[in-house]
Amino acid sequence: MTTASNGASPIDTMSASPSPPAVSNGSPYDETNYGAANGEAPVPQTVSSSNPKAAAQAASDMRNIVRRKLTGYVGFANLPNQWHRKSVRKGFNFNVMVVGESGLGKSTLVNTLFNTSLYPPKERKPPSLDLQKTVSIQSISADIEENGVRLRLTVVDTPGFGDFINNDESWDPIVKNIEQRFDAYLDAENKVNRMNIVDNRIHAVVFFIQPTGHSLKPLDVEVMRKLHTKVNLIPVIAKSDTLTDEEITAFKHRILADIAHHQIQIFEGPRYELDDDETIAENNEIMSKVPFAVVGANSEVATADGRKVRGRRYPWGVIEVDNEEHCDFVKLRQMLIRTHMEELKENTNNFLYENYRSDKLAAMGVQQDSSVFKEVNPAVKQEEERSLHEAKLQKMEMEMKMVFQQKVAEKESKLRQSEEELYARHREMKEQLDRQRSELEEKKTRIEQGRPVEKETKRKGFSLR
Ligand SMILES: Nc1nc2c(ncn2[C@@H]2O[C@H](COP(=O)(O)OP(=O)(O)OP(=O)(O)O)[C@@H](O)[C@H]2O)c(=O)[nH]1
Ligand SMILES: [Mg+2]
Repeated sequence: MTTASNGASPIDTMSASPSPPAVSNGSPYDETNYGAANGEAPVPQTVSSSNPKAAAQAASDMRNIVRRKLTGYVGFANLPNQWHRKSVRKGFNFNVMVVGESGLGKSTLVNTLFNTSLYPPKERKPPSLDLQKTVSIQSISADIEENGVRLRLTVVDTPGFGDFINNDESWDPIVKNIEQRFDAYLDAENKVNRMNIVDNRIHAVVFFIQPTGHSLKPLDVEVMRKLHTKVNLIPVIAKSDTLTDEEITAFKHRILADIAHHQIQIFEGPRYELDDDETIAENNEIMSKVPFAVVGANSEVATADGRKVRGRRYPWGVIEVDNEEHCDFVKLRQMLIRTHMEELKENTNNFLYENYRSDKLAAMGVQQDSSVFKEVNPAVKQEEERSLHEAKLQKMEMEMKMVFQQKVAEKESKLRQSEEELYARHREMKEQLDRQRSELEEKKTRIEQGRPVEKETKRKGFSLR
């Protein structure tokens, strides 16, 4: 594939591949030159219909889409660049929440994660001092800029739960906070002006699991089950410096088995066919570390070889936060910021928020006539119509058969009746003839015997005259 440069020289072939496009300084339409590759004459596909719905359906039908190679530069390969420019101008925002039992290092990790103290100066503590217990839900935003790309990062720190004798409902404020953010977004969406909606929805929840080495606690299971339909859950093993490598591996398996057993949905990075091998390998590598074994530290310590690193010092050495051999902190940060941020946002918007929104609207009595928005599959529709038509034909055939049979039966009975009548008449006439014959015979005998016929006749008639 030849890449376009300055949009001036003619280009041999160009395919709409997902590889990053070359930037063109000229107008993307300068070199427009449609043509068929490999000498094949392109078959023009025109989708026209008086019914716009049918036209849209036909247009989206893959059979109507012709794959063509272009012999010239059209410019749509530049679309990702347009998107890039627009996104950089708009900036990005990302909201992450940390949830977990008390004292697991949530606040510490928040600071470690973004390599900056997100807390306002008045709350900033000297590095040697530990952070204080979080007592209320705190939302801290920071505008971070890297290579000209702006990111508004909001971290929502929650008070740890599990401190009380009765921990029922201790997660309630967290769930409420997440729902309130959805509600605020829904309200904003329903306003007349939707131009400047601020997305404060939680895009990811980093869920801290105590490094017990055993299994998930019932309280953790309960909280995760409350959250998994509303947020992207990313489980992490807190303070993993307290476990050995073998313990971490076994604990990870245990946690994943528990999560599967309790049917908790945790965030799983999607796999795209078009991703290049390197991206797929990187994503697989990151996802294979779930639940991430993390270590948080805000202070720098000196290693044995004299380097200054973020980490925690132990009598036997230093655990480095940013060393992938020591913990999964780097992988967690990569996933949140570098590789899956857009996925997390998209999943939040397209599934989690969408479900919440439709449930909420349904509960408010807003209804939708499903038949109006029902997707109609033309093949199924055609099949339905065909079977309806067949049933109609069958019914008509049955009716005709019945009418025919009825008429035949009527005709048969009529014929039978007239046949009987004929027989009767025949019998009668025969009897009459027989009678006449016998009378004639009698007359004949009388005449032969010389007896008068009249007399006999008179006598026979019993006449009283
Ligand atoms: N060993 C170890 N200790 C840690 C780690 N992260 C934090 N700590 C320590 O754990 C203690 C609690 O840390 P926080 O960050 O306040 O914990 P939290 O989860 O925010 O606690 P709450 O706000 O009470 O829920 C502090 O003394 C931290 O120094 C870690 O990765 N390993
Ligand atoms: Mg805290």
